[in-house]
Amino acid sequence: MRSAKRSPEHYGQSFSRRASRTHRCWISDATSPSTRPSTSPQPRHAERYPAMKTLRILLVSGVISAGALSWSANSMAQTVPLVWQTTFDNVSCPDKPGTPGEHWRTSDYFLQTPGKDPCTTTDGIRPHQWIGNGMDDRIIAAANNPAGGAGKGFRHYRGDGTNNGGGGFRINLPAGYSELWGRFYMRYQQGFAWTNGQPHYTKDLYVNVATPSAWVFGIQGAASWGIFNGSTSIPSSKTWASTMGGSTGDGQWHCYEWHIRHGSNALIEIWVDNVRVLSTITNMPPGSTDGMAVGENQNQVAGAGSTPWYTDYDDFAFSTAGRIGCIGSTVLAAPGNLRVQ
Ligand SMILES: [Ca+2]
Repeated sequence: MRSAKRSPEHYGQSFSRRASRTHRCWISDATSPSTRPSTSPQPRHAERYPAMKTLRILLVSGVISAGALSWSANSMAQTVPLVWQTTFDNVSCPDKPGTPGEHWRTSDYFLQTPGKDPCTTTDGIRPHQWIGNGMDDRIIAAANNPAGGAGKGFRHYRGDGTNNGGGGFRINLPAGYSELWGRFYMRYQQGFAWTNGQPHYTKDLYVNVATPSAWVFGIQGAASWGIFNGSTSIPSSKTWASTMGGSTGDGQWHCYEWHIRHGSNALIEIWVDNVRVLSTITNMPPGSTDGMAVGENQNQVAGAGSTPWYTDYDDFAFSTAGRIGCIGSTVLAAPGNLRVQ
C-alpha cells in the first residue's frame, strides 16, 4: 500500500470548519483569506444559521428503503437500505421563476436577504460557503447525470491556481455513523486541466470539515483517488489519468464509491466505476461521519483563464448496511461461508 505524508499545504488551507457542533453551523476559515478572491463578500454565517435545523427531509428520517424513493426502481442498484440520498429532483429543487433549468446559486443564499436555502429546508442539503468572483456554484439541469435519477445536479466551479473555487454545498446526514458506505457520481468538465498534467490533491468530499476529526475523499496522493485519514493521504490504484483517459477531464460521468470505518485499524475501501481500487486497514479519525462539504479546494488548476472549469456532482447515496453500487449495476454480496482448507 502506498502512502504519502500530507504536505503542509494539504490540510491547512481548507476553507471552512465547523464552528458549533450544537448548531451544526459553519464559519469561514480566517486563516486562509489569501485563497479567496479579494472581491468576495464575506459569508454572513451568523445571520444565516440562526437556529439548529432539527428536521431532515422525510427521505432521511431514518433508515429507509430505496424502493420507496422517487428514483426509477429499475435504474437503481441499491438493494441496501439508505440513510440519505439525493438526485436534486425537480420536485424538491424546481426551476426558479423565469430561469428554466436553474434552481439555485450560492449567491441566492449568501447575497440575498433573506437567503434562499437550496431545495427544501429540511432535506440536509445546505449552502456551504460563498466564494464568488465568477464562481457562483449552482443546482442546474445541465449538471444532471442523465443515467441517474433525473432532475438536476450540482455544478462546482474551480479557477486557476490553488484552492480557488466556488462555495460547494453541504450534506447534513441524519445522524453520525461510525461505519458508512457512500456512492456518488462526478463529472470533470472536458478539458479540465492541472498544472503539470495532474492534480496534486482534491477534496471532492470533505467530511466533517475539520471538526470533528475530518477525513477526505478525492485525489489523495500519487495523483490518485484516495482517502485522507486526518494525517496521511492513502491513494488507491486508480489515478486521475486512468480515470479520465488522459491528463485532462473527459467530460464523462464516473461512479465513485467508498466504505469507511472510524477509529483505529479501520477498513477503508474505494471503487471507481464499479471496480474496487483500494482496500486497506488504516487509522481513521475517531467518532463518526455526520456530514460533508461537496466541492472543496484543490491544487492546482490550470487553463481555466477567465472561465472557471466545472465539476458536476449528482446521485448521492449513503448506507450503513453495505455497498450501494453504481446505478444499473448489481452488487454481489460478499460470500460468508468460505472455508480455508
Ligand atoms: Ca439528478
